[in-house]
Amino acid sequence: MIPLHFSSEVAKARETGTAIIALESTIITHGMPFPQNVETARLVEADVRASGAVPATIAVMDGKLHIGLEDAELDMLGQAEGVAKLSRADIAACIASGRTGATTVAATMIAAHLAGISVFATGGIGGVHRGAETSFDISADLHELAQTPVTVVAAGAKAILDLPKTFEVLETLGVPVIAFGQDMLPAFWSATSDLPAPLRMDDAEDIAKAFRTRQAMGLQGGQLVTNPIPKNAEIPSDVLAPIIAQALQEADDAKISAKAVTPFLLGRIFELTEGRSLDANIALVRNNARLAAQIAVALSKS
Ligand code: PSU
Repeated sequence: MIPLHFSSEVAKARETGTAIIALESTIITHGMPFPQNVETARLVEADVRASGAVPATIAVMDGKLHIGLEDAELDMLGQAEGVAKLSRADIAACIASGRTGATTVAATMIAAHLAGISVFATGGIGGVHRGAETSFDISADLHELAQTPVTVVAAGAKAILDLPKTFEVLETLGVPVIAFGQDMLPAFWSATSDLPAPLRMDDAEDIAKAFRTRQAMGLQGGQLVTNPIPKNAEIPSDVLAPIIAQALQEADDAKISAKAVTPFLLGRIFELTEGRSLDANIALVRNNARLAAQIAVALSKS
């Protein structure tokens, strides 16, 4: 196996058997502007600790796969230019060539699993892009959920995507999609969508038990826990819909494609909402980190 570079905090947690949760780094390098990206990463890590677990932010730095970043490393990554956005297809090449890259949901799941971490918190997973019937743009995050045994806590899929098609693909791939504490699926910046959730659970212990049961049955893959953004931080979907439509049109006009689409859209929505989308994004990631920590603590006791 390739060497894993554990932060001092994660190394200690492994010795003492403390619950650990994985956090991704693409949200830091491609999802939020500096300095809010680094500030948010630190707040999220603090939320995890306050909930009784240890945070392991995952990234490739100079060819080394880091499981947990020291403070100075997080600072460096948050300001670095030209960091690659890594998924299943390119994480090995980045490590092999000694370069630096941030891990998406797919790549973070792979690294978490290598490190024996079963729970991971992010903002929103990637999914089926609108217009995928012609562009074929479907995030590798979906297939990763089908094959790597990690519970991913997210506020659903990002609302810039085609949500019905995203959940249709997850169903086809056999990925359990659980809404936490409500009957409807959340929609990232908005607490609810008009899509009923395939599964609903109301506490972290049940989610941990479902994960263990899948493992005991030899079922491949992880589970997606969709956790609604706190009501006081949400942007109602009718406010967002025209803004998302405008950002999508601009991406189309500028011929933005592949990995650049999501960062472009998030950046434009930030500008068009005058920063409100970023405040919502920060609130939802923190909320997800707290729930992920509770699940990891429940798993460590079972
Ligand atoms: N959650 C956020 N912001 C982000 C992401 C998640 O709040 O930027 C990242 C994740 O790394 C996810 C990626 O895997 O966006 C999806 O990118 P794409 O649509 O290109 O697959």
